[in-house]
Amino acid sequence: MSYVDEVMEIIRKKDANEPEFIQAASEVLESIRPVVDANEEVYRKAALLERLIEPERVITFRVPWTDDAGNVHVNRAFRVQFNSAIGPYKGGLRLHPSVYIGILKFLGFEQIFKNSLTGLPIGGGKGGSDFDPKGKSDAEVMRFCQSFMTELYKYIGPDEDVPAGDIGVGGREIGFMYGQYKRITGQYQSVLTGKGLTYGGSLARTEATGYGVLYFAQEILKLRGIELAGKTVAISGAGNVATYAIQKAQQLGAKVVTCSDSTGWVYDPDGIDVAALKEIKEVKRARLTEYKNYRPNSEYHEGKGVWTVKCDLALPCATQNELQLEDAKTLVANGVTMVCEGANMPTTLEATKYLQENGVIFCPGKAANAGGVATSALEMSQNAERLSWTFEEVDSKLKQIMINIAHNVSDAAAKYGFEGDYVVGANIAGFEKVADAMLAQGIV
Ligand code: NDP
Ligand code: 2IT
Repeated sequence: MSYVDEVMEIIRKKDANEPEFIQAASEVLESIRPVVDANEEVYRKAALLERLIEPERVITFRVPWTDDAGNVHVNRAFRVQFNSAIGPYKGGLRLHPSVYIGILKFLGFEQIFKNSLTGLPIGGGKGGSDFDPKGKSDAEVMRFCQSFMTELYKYIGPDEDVPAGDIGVGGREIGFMYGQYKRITGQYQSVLTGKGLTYGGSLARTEATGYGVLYFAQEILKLRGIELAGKTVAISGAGNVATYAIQKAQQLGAKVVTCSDSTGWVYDPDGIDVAALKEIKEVKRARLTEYKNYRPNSEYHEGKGVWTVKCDLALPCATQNELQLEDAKTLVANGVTMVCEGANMPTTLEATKYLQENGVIFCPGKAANAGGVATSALEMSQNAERLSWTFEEVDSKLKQIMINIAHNVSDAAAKYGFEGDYVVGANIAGFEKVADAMLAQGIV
């Protein structure tokens, strides 16, 4: 049996109850097969793949907190410190009722290769809790975040592990967590990114993931001789990534006609109104049903449906496995040119295969959404030199990083005979650097 197949067997056996991790690992291991085959003896001797699929450390803890009525609740929380071969663990914190170890292992695993692709010295990690921030008061969210950090602070540090936001964790939550970290340790350290601008945050970090998705998509289209301007775009999600992907797509001359949340989706034939979206989601923290009040010409639909809209570009920016085989078939039937992932693993393996087999340009999230974590690393750099760069400075660095990733991914795919397969390209380019570092550092 090949080394890749042996290691996949181990995962299927040991992590049988973690389907999302199996999915992420099998995508990566399948696509690095040519590199593994070419280096089989060296990798086997060092048990490289067995070490790669096992987190260096998983911390799990309880988070007790009191609601506004005085009732005590207990949530389960984790930090997965997956791989520190090329830098301190770096990756977001997710607060969503679906969070369990399998989700955070998939996200932490993806983060290893994504962070490697940025070209910056950051390892892979992820954390979070099954706490649901929806419907909670600010005071309840604060008490949860304080309790969460009261345990987590022991395991993080500017040269150790630097968490950030993800689903359910934005500026408000990072602020509460940072305050508690500082209170406990008495240290003003760069221990979280996505901080507010008045206390060490970086300009353009809020926009970075969404903007980066468009910089990446634009560069890949350019390599194919296709213009982004004038294209119709369908986007899912209505959170941090979706909002700024919509904004940048519009700035680049495309027309975005959809967005969605977990209850329904909006079709706006005149193009999504970003100011209205931000007001509804960031200020009121309300549902997308409100969008019609701002834009009477738009339609609101309950449930799923964004991928039924005819578009040139589809950008899934909500959550894992939201674009399935049936959606891929509809997109292809409607003549889609490109699917570019803003979320982490939003496309199922079957859907990805179908899109690629039908000539759709497919950009995997670990390359396309790397602008968020890259800009987090730029926030760490600014904190280290105790300076703040201008928006333009950060944005231009972000853009250059995304252009570099696009070229590296494209070149890696071509080098191994998979021209235009950016899944293979991203996984190989991300893996090679981590593998080299792991081999150089011995059996640790
Ligand atoms: P937010 O919490 O800001 O927004 C998430 C959006 O997705 C919301 O509109 C939410 O709807 C929707 N959503 C979440 N879960 C589900 C679900 N189970 N079913 C349907 N809709 C859902 O998160 P982000 O925008 O930060 O993250 C979106 C994706 O991008 C995630 O996959 C994340 O891992 C990834 N990502 C984020 C980065 C960042 O910097 N923030 C960087 C790179 C990737 P509702 O509000 O109704 O729940
Ligand atoms: O998935 C991701 O890359 C993030 N949620 C951002 C991580 C970070 O450290 O900025």
